[in-house]
Amino acid sequence: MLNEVMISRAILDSYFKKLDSCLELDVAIVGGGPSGLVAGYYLAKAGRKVALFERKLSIGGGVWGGGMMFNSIVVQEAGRQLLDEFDLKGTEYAPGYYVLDAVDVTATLIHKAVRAGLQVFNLIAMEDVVIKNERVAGLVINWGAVDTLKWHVDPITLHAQYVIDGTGHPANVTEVLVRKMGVRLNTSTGGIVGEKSMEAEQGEMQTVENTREVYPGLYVSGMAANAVYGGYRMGPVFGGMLLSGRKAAEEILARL
Ligand code: 48F
Repeated sequence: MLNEVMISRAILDSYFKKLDSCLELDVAIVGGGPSGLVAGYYLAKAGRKVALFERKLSIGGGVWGGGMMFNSIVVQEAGRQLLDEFDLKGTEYAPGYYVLDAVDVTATLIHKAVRAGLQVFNLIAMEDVVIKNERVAGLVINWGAVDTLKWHVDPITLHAQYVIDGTGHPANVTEVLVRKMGVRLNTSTGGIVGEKSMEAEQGEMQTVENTREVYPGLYVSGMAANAVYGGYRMGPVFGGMLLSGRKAAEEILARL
C-alpha cells in the first residue's frame, strides 16, 4: 500500500538536503534563460558547485516562445559549435541560419545542464545580494510567489564566490545592486545604461562582448549584459546567448 506520508517525507528530505548543500556555492546563477543554463552547464561540467535560481515555475526563459510565440528559434553560424556541444540538430534554412524547435532547445539545455551537475531551483527568486568587503558575495532568496505578490516574508541567504546575473532584459541582480547600494559600475555611465532597439548583428556580438564582471563578484550574461552596458537587442536569434553563457563560465572558471 502506498503511504502518502512516505511520499511527502521523500520530497521534503531530498529537497532540504539539496537546498542545504547549496548554501555555500562557487557560483550562483540567477535566471534560467539560455545564457544562465549554458553557464551552469560548463561550470558544473568543470566540477564546480553551482546552482541556478529561477523565479518562475518553468526553466528556459525566453526560448520557449520562439519569435512572437512561433516556437522556433534561429542560431547563426557563430553559435554552431554550441549546437554541436549540446547535440542539437538545426536545419540550415539559409546559409548560416540554423532553425531549431524551441521546445527541443529548451528541454535539451535543461537536461544537459542538470545531468552535468547543475542544481536547479525553480520557483525561487533573488530579491537581494550579499555584500562583503565591497564585493557581491551571495544571494538573498525568497519564494518566487512571495516575490511576485510582494508579501512581507523575510528571505534566507546563501554565499557564493561569484554570482551571474542572467535575468535577461531587466538585469535584475545588477539593478538591485545599483538601486540599493548606489555603487558605480564599470559601464560608460557608472550605472545601468539600458538596452538599445533592435540591431541583430551588433546585438549578438555585443551580448558576448558585454559578458563580463560588472562589479566585483558579479558577472552579467545574455540580454542582461546588453541591458547593463547599452547594447542592441536582437530578438529570437540565440547564438549570442549561448556563447555568452560559455564566456561567463570560462571567465569565472579561470578565477576560481
Ligand atoms: O530572458 P531570459 O531568457 O535570459 P537570457 O539568457 O536570454 C534572453 C533571450 O531569452 C531573449 C533574447 C534573445 O534574443 O533577448 O530574451 O538573457 O531569461 C531570464 C530569466 O530570469 C528570470 C526570468 O524569470 C527568466 O526566466 N528572472 C528574472 N529576474 C529574476 C529571475 C529574479 N529576481 N530571480 C530569479 N529569476
